Amino acid sequence: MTTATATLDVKLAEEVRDALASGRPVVALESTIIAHGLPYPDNIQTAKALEDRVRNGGAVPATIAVLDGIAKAGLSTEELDVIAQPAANIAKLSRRDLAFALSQKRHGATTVAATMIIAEAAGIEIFATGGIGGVHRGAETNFDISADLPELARTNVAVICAGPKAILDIGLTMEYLETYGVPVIGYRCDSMPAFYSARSAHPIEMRLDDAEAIARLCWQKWHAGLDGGVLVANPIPPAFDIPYHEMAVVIEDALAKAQDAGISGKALTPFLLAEISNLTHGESLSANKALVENNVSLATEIACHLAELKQARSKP
Ligand code: PSU
Ligand code: MN
Repeated sequence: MTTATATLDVKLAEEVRDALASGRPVVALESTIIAHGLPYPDNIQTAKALEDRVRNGGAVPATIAVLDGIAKAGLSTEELDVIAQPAANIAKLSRRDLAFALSQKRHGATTVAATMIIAEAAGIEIFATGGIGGVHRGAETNFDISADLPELARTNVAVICAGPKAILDIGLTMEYLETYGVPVIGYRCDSMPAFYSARSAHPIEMRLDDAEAIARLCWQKWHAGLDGGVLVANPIPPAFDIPYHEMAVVIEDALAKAQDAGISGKALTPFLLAEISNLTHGESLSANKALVENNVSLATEIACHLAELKQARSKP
């Protein structure tokens, strides 16, 4: 039975607990990108580099995952290794999968949706990822819409990303976000970035050029009782940008392969990312790592400003 007081218990790492208790900034990081988005050993190297980046920016990292049926925010090195092992067969957990993993005491990596749920329960408001899930191409017949979107509509966490993954229908993804009232903020950009590509043909109307302004928007939204997430779109750094028309061919190829192989459901996104990495001889993999790092830096800045803002407001 769901009651108004129902809560998801989250086991916090000590440094995360201390930071939250004293109002210091914390940045949530997801684990599906580690288990399913990047190959071994790039995944574990990246996971550790992301945590270092948060620390160097003056915040505390909280990588989120489910281990032995326990939702955790802040993982030890050993726990990160469990998630990253190539043969570990770690489940990909979105909202619908959480109850199963918790009750069956399983391990699982959390998607954007599940990471948002656990972050909110832990009291973490800022979360960095690579690209969010969205409306898949052909959704009008295959119904494939990532659970990341309804989560952004309901859960009070800001997600810093490099746009929807390029394999998606970006226009339809933006329509969904508009319908469900999710502010989409372009950080120093006027069009929705497309993951590997810094720009797309889809304009963003809300542009903010500094992290402090983004923190203020988040604070204002939640203070005003406007529930739900905020999506911050941060374009891939210029040195790694692969223009959209170049990626289009590769993506079409990968999509055709997936169709031939009958891949659907939650296996589709990891399959496409791996296929695109093969087809670009690793160029997309370097781009993927670079864009996540870039998002983590921005998320850290936003988290620091939000913490300052809240401290200032709480003074009598
Ligand atoms: N960003 C990346 N790589 C990833 C993902 C995001 O750079 O692998 C993951 C996220 O966890 C996101 C998930 O929530 O892909 C979306 O999966 P699906 O399309 O099945 O909802
Ligand atoms: Mn899907």
